[in-house]
Amino acid sequence: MAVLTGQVIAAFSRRFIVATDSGELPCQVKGRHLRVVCGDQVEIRRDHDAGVIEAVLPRASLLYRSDAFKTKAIAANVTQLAVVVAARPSFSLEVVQRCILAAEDQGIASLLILNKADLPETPAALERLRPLTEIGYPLVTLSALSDVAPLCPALHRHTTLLIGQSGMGKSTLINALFPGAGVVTAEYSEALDSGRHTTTHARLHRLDAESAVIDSPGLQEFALQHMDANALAHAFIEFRPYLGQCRFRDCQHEHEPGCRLIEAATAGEISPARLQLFQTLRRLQHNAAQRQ
Ligand SMILES: Nc1nc2c(ncn2[C@@H]2O[C@H](COP(=O)(O)OP(=O)(O)OP(=O)(O)O)[C@@H](O)[C@H]2O)c(=O)[nH]1
Ligand SMILES: [Mg+2]
Ligand SMILES: [Zn+2]
Repeated sequence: MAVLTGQVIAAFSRRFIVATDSGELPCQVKGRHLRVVCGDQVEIRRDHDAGVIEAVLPRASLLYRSDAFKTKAIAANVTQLAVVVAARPSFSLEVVQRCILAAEDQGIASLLILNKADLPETPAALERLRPLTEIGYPLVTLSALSDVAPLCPALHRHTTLLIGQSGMGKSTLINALFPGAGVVTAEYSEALDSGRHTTTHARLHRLDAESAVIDSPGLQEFALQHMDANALAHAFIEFRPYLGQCRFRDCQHEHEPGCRLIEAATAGEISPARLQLFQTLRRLQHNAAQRQ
């Protein structure tokens, strides 16, 4: 039995696929307590054409998704988040922002992909993303069905996680980037204005030695209960220059006199809608913490 290292490219509940120098290997995990996520670098003991994961190497990052009930890790060692949106089905700007906040909390940079540029409603979707592009988030507009080239430079030397609501075209992007990947995609439901939750597991696709792209299941919700008020405030990148400058050290940025964030929002230096989002998320987090 040989010990070797590899990267988990797919994680099902107790089964894993690990890419090693000598090919892909189906693996199980040793014991009940080792938590293994797509993207993890692992040590495996190989026995013929299967393996057992014995250790997870230290992670550079770990991204979570949570709803009101549970928190689940999506992927490890991601270096860039790409939030995929499209004009149809419609997307929630708040969900987009929540994803980006979770990534900022892990020190991961984010990128916006506006897919389905062939749709006539695309300029309106672009306008909706303005609060995010204005504060510096890069945006790539493209149509995965016709040309994925505009995205390629942004993927170089990154492990990019594609995230977003169902039906935005994440798997279609994967198929365009990796001809032969054969990932299943599905038409969204016009009646429900929503995708069909076609992808059920995260899957890593290697672009080259330094770059990879991970497809993930469509999100409905993205709760941030795992981030406290301070972490939340720092995750709003445009707030950072103002933090620590309020009159009161324990300022909650709600109604306090001398709050620099409220002043900045009033002066139009930061977006009032973003401050409002912060206040909403802070209250949600506060209430969740009180229930525990
Ligand atoms: N018009 C148009 N349709 C697209 C484009 N890209 C994807 N689609 C369509 O959008 C639908 C949803 O695509 P998927 O790739 O399955 O979406 P997904 O984001 O992976 O969805 P989940 O796996 O459910 O999260 C499919 O019918 C695609 O053909 C595009 O550039 N233009
Ligand atoms: Mg999909
Ligand atoms: Zn304040």
